[in-house]
Formats: sequence, structure tokens, C-alpha cells
Amino acid sequence: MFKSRGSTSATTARTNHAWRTILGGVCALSMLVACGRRADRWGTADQDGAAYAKTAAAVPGKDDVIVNELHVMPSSDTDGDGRVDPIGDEFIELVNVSGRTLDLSGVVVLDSEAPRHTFPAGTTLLPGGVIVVFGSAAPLSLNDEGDAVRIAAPSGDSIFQVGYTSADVVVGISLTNPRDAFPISSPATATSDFLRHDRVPGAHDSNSPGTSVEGLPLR
Ligand SMILES: [Ca+2]
Ligand SMILES: [Ca+2]
Ligand SMILES: [Ca+2]
Repeated sequence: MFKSRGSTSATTARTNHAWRTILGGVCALSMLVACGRRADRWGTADQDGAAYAKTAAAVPGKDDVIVNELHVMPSSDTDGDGRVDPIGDEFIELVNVSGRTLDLSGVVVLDSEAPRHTFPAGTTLLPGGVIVVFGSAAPLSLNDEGDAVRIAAPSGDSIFQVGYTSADVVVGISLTNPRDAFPISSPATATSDFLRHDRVPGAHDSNSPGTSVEGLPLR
């Protein structure tokens, strides 16, 4: 399922490019420094930007984009801005499992209370591409006592949703799809569909924004 971080395949390069591009857009709201660090950390040279630009993007349907990892109660500097922030270091990791390039323009990330982030026009995600929304760039405010995260199309139709309870939440440890980037049918629950990050075989850390649990590219 996983390729090495050093892979130079066009697919990987395009995936990383998409992730960097989109994360940059998200982070431009409030955390440019962290974005730069992330780009350096995961960056792979964009070897086929022209092909990327020409790729047609589809409106995502149900379960085309999944929440692959959810960090509700962070205790470390997950966004790389040099500060540990219980709100800013929350994150939601999304993966395109559809096999198509998707247009995320106007796609909304919501919790049970309110919309938390809307992807700007022109945001696309390549097949297998990953995007991480950090709390420092978008006020996720994931409730430690339980909440529901929903990804919705501009029409309001649900793309993906996952709920969790206080029993699922452990300080400093994210909840993750134990089969990284493997499709999940929603509505999902953390209890049934996710696992504590540190309990997934091969996990290298307590969370892994933008990578597999092993810290490798997600395809
Ligand atoms: Ca931080
Ligand atoms: Ca929280
Ligand atoms: Ca991850």
C-alpha cells in the first residue's frame, strides 16, 4: 500500500504538489510559517505541473473524500509553528479515495455546531491526494467530549461524516483510519472505523498529519 518517501513517480510528485498547494491556501489564512515548514518536510519537486494543471476535476460525491485522521485533543506541535496549542494543533486529514481528481472549491468542513472551513475556489485534490486542515488555519474547535465532523459539498450534500465520543478521545493521540487511505463508508464512527494512532501496527508517532501512520506518503 505504501511507497517509500523517496519515490519520484509522477503520481507521487503530483500528489505532494496538490497537498502543498492546498495546504498553502489553507495556511495562508493565519500560519504561513507553519506552511513553509510543512512544504519543506514533505516537499517533492513538481515534475509535471503542466499535466496537473490540465487535469479535469469532478465534484466529489459521497465517500469520495474521507476523513483519514482526526486529532481532537493535541498535546504536541502538530502544525509545526513552534507552539503547542490545544486548538491550533487540532487537525483533520482528508484523503481523496475516489480515483478521480476532485474539485474541492466550496467544499465545507463542519462539526456539530457550525461550518469550520470552506475550501477556496480552485482547490483540487488528485487521486490519492491528502490535505490537512489545522486548527491554527481554520477554527476547528473539535469538542473533546464528543462531536461529529462532516464534509459537505457546496450543495450541502454530505460527502463524508464521522462521529466520536469522549470515550474515543485520548490526549495527545489522534484517531486514524487503521487502513490508511482505504475507503470508508459513512456515516462512520471513530469507535467502529478508527483506531488510536498509537495502536496501529507500525505507527511511528502519536499522530501523522499528511502521511501514513508509519510517516510515509499515503500512496
Ligand atoms: Ca502548533
Ligand atoms: Ca479539542
Ligand atoms: Ca496520517
